[in-house]
Amino acid sequence: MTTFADYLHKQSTEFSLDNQLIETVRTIVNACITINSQVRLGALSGVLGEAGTGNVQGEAQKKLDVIANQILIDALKNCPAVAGLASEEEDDFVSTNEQGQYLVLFDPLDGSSNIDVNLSIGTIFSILKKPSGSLNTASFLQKGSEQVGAGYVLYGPQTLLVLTLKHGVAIFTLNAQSEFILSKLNPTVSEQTAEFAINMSNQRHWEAPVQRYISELLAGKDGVRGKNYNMRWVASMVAEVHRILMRGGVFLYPKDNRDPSRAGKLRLMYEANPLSLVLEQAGAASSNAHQRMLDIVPEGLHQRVAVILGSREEVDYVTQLHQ
Ligand code: P6P
Repeated sequence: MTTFADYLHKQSTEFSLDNQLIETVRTIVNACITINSQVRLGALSGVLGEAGTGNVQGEAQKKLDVIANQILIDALKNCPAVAGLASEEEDDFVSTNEQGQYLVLFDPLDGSSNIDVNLSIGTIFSILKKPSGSLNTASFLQKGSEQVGAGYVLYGPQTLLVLTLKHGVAIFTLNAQSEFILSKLNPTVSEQTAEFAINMSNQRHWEAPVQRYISELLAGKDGVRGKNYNMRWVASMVAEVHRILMRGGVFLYPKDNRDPSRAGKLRLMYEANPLSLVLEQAGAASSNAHQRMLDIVPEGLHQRVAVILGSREEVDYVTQLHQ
């Protein structure tokens, strides 16, 4: 049995990872264990329902959004290795420790619409090296390929931690003593799949290449793709990504014409980039329909992006349709 602490030590030794990175990861994961204890209690601890506030995204916040966000902020403020943080729930970045060498970006609770109906939600995190010089917004605006670590904690039937420090992917399961135990090492995502995930109710708003792609999938074995496809939509990206990590698939949240000025619904810095790093480490692919997700040069902390990620054959096919 390998504990999370054992794994971190082994990674640190094998790949000469610096202690500040190890401390940063440990702090994030311990905060998620605290979030997990709140999520699991639901109605019994009064954490369900609306907070009665909104965030910079213009979305109504759930009580658990606010609670999870504060747990992470408090934990990271107390971690000397962390110089600053950015959160989906915070308008601007937050300076934490001047001597810190790392930046942490996170969506404290992805899939919030699922909280009150007891479907899987999760915390998504991304770790960047702090550039030299004073901390400002530009310090955070690094391409996804610059991440030094990323992962998520999925609050589902099991509580799972999925982590990459860019040397493969490790999956841990939370035990009865609230300790993460290694349960799978280096999952790989099959290049081919017969399962797609998209919110079909937006079909009339999609651009032509996505309209064509989805209609080809729906045509099944008599269509150009020559096989029948299954569909899933959980409305919790972190849960969809985990399913893809476990059994393959392709997830799409494309740009649509409801608001032509918006590149997509999902956020680059603390949703698409960390999840894309995990999936690429497992052999999958991720793009915004035009370029590799991890190559996108960010322009803003809360920048939105179209997302096509999962089994490489499908991601490449969709990207090719956009050429
Ligand atoms: P829709 C959750 O709110 C989220 O940000 C992602 O986790 C999820 O994939 C998507 O939005 C669901 O969006 O439009 O289907 O509710």
